[in-house]
Amino acid sequence: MAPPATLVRTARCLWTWQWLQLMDGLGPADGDGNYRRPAPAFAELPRVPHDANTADAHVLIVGRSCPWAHRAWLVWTLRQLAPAIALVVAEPDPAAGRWCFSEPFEGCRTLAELYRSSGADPTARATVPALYSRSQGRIVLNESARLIELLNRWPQPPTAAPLNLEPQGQHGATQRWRDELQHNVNDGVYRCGFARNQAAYDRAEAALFATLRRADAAVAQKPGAWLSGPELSLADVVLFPTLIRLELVYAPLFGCSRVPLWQLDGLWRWRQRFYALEGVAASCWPEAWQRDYFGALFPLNPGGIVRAGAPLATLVQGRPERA
Ligand SMILES: N[C@@H](CCC(=O)N[C@@H](CS)C(=O)NCC(=O)O)C(=O)O
Repeated sequence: MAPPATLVRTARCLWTWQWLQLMDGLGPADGDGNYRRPAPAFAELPRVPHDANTADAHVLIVGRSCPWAHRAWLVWTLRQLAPAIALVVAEPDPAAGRWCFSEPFEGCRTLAELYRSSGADPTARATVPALYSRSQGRIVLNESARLIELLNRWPQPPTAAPLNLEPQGQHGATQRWRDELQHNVNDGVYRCGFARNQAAYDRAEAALFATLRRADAAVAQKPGAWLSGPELSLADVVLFPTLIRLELVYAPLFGCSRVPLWQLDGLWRWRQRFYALEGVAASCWPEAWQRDYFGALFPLNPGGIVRAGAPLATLVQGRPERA
């Protein structure tokens, strides 16, 4: 027998109320229901330190599923900074909603402990990515937009192939793309997924696909070109972590599925080319993305069921030409 309508109505009211409480824990929203990313604890861009070339003096702390960490991981990879900066991959603890170290790091078991020992406000969120300085004994930067700039200025080891991701002559275009992508795409997918009401979702979703269409047109214009011009730049670096997660997590979980990426041929090919760059594939962890997003974002997926997705290999290979 179907439950009485009043019971259904009451249950829906209670569930909605509870959902809003849980969403507050996941991410704050403004008065219109738009998701608002919390301010980072160590946001100021430091100078390149005097011990930048000392092996292991600095540690880049990342998490496999985090797109903000992924952009820093990509600059570290592409500029071949491993001899100068060590990489530590933190593991998620979805039950407690925190990042942990599989081996104690500087005496800390959790990232939150490292934040506290670095002098962060006790209410600050302990997020990845974070750059830790062993000589200063603290986290020196945890804002990915600044971190990729710092890593791009970091002196490359003598063995590395020289690479500047802020190429002369593309500076204006790179910056314009970065600003637009940060709001409409990188944060945009979260603004879709974490929207508190229909209007907030509609705004975020429209802006997301408008920018993706513009990016598609930009890379489709000249074959082999990158987003802000002929050379690879930080604009490409920030677009990739969001686009590579699109089909596997953002479309099914955050509602970002209006246009499948294969319909944006320029971006489809651009993603293939970026994925093929040396070291990029090793920074991609599709199983971890799916497990962490579907498992950790309880208010969006209370059953914790991980949705099946296309194997990553099928998303980064060329489409067969139609006969
Ligand atoms: N402002 C940060 C945001 C990074 C961020 O939100 N990281 C998430 C993972 S994708 C995190 O560590 N969240 C843990 C928490 O909020 O407690 C950046 O861009 O670097």
